[in-house]
Amino acid sequence: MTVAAEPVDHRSYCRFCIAQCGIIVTTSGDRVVAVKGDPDDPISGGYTCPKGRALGAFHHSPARLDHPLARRDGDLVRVSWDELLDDLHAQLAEIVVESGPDAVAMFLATGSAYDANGRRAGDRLLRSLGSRSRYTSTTVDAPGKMLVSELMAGHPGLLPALDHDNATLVLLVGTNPLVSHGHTNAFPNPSVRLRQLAARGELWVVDPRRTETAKIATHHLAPRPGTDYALLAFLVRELLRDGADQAYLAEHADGVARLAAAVERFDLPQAAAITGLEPDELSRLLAAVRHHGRVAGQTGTGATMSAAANVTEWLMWALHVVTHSYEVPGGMWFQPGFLHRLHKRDLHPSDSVPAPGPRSRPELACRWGEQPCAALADEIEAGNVRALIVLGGNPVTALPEAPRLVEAFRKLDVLVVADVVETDTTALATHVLPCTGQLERPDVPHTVDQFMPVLGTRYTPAVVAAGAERKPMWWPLAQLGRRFGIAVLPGGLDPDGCTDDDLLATLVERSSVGFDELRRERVVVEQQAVFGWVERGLLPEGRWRVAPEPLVSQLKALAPPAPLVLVPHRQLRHLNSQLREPAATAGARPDLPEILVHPADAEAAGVVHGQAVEVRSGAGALVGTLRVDEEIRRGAVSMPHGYAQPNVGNLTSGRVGVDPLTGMVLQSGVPVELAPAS
Ligand SMILES: Nc1nc2c(c(=O)[nH]1)N[C@H]1C(S)=C(S)[C@@H](COP(=O)(O)OP(=O)(O)OC[C@H]3O[C@@H](n4cnc5c(=O)[nH]c(N)nc54)[C@H](O)[C@@H]3O)O[C@H]1N2
Ligand SMILES: Nc1nc2c(c(=O)[nH]1)N[C@H]1C(S)=C(S)[C@@H](COP(=O)(O)OP(=O)(O)OC[C@H]3O[C@@H](n4cnc5c(=O)[nH]c(N)nc54)[C@H](O)[C@@H]3O)O[C@H]1N2
Ligand code: SF4
Ligand SMILES: [Mo]
Repeated sequence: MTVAAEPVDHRSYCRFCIAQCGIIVTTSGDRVVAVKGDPDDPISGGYTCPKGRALGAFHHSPARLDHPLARRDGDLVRVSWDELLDDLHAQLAEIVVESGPDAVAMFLATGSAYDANGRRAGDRLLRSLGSRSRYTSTTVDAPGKMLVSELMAGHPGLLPALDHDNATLVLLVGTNPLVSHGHTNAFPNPSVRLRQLAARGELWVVDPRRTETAKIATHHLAPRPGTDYALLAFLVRELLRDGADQAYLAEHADGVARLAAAVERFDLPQAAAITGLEPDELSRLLAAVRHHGRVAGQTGTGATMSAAANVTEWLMWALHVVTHSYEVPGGMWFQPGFLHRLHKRDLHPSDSVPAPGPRSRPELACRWGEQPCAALADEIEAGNVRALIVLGGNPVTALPEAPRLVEAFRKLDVLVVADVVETDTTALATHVLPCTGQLERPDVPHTVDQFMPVLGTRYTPAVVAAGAERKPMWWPLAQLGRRFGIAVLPGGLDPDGCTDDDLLATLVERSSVGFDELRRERVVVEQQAVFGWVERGLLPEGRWRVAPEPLVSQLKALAPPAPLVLVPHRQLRHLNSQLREPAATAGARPDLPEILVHPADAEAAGVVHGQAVEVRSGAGALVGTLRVDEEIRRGAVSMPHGYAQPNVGNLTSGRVGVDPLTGMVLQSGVPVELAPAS
């Protein structure tokens, strides 16, 4: 008879999403037996969602990667780490000699964003190899946010954050934090936070679907997808006439007359016609802004993935500037990041001139040291990219034109995937690196610290020992670097001698706590919000540029949306492609990849609830199950992403609808047709 080990509780934090909830992980021996919210956590207050609670099941998933794998005669077979790294080095070195360093590309995505050491090692390896072929999930998520930040404030890294403690008028456009836990603004414990905001004043949700968040909001507006810009332009137009803080604008804004001219055509009838909203609804929102005087507004992927992404973000910023809502209590503050400490740095204004596009797609813009994901398949097909290193990503279900991308991946000489479980992408890999998962490694939020709802940080130790032959992601990257004669680790640290903590300590150096103190405290909240550093320290002469020319031009050129368009939505139990299978969640009921359509649109297409339907776009088609839903507006076909079947990447395109300023793939507002599946 075996005696079960005594259960032990460990304090940690969840690294599936930006909420980064404080958790208590209970282990018994090397088994994780329970994960629950940490009631003493000052940020998440004991909250967890089903994904966090599935962490133990995910850790013990039958799909976990245990051993290094390499493809031999068509099959992935177990090899030693040394064999894998030697082989990989030989192949990559040959590619670099034959085709230059840009032929080695890297895709850094969600799984790497929460692995502070691994992410940094990836970036340093690629840079030291001299490759410019860096792809991240930014160009399929929200590059418009960086663009607008740069064009209006002279720095791409500003992230406006809600003042949770004081805001009385909150405006959420195309984001559903009750399910997603926020887009660039984390909402840990979202139902408590949102209810508090609603109780303090007004919470308006702008979304073509009556979402979970809309249901607890004080007001919901359901515009035609892709038309949020017209609603915001209307508000800015009317406020400039009555309600704007004119004294503030005179001192702190350049281009006010150009902004007024740009939004001039968006009067009430015009805004109502474009958005499909009732004039009354628009007038009530305008009255609310005038009444509160200040607004705290946030966009999400419903807006940032649309054709009007940049313009919508710009007008959201303009709304804040016009009402003097940036950097004041009750409005928005700029989250500098506890570890990044933008507010303490000597930042230099940048000019937003894009680098030339990738060789196969010179018309695309490349900004902020990365290539647009829209061009990845082209670059592989053209032979410009021959090796791809995927760090914590599943591009097969994340990027456009999935069938074409899969074919392109098959043509690669080398496809390295560093992951924790088998995925649609490891299935195509030539080399698989089994990495330590979140319970097996210490960490701090580094890449994601600007998304936190407070100026603060966290630390977690490893909760369980690394199983099987798994290694921290930084390790194989550093060993590969060593074979190239490159120091991937900072400060001369030796990949054979150093620990995860040695590396994390170097990331904490710049912050206001010592690493030992952070390790003791686990959570540090330095301030709830910091006000004033952007206006005082960063803006040229303290002035916002409220009418950047490229955005004014984009606004002029916007066309009305097609009658029926694909829009995204996220589901609570899975994150992108993660946790979508029952195996990953110990058999718990998984989300279903249903296609949500309004009854009238279903009737017009001759399809009924529960039926297999075909959705077709200019890029391709898919078949899925229809859910007829009263709560979605007519004209929107809403589908989650992250599934291999149906893969919404069949409908999106790397060529048509790509944003000329950022290379962003059109994923919200793709014209589609609906029919019974044959
Ligand atoms: N449970 C869960 N959480 C997640 C994720 C996940 O997959 N699952 N993914 C994570 C990631 S990578 C991200 S980037 C964030 C995203 O976080 P969010 O941006 O909050 O994502 P969603 O919950 O999909 O909310 C987008 C909303 O936009 C609406 N929408 C669609 N088109 C339009 C439009 O044209 N206008 C307006 N106004 N609304 C529109 C949709 O109906 C949907 O309700 O979530 C993160 N959190
Ligand atoms: N049509 C359409 N396409 C979309 C979207 C959409 O709404 N509609 N959303 C877009 C958005 S916002 C995003 S961010 C992208 C997401 O694109 P990806 O980031 O590629 O998507 P994920 O499925 O989250 O992939 C994360 C991978 O990391 C792995 N992982 C998890 N934990 C770890 C770890 O500790 N270490 C390592 N090494 N790996 C780990 C997971 O197993 C998974 O394979 O998709 C985009 N694509
Ligand atoms: S909201 Fe859920 S997935 Fe996100 S950090 Fe919290 S427990 Fe993890
Ligand atoms: Mo994302």
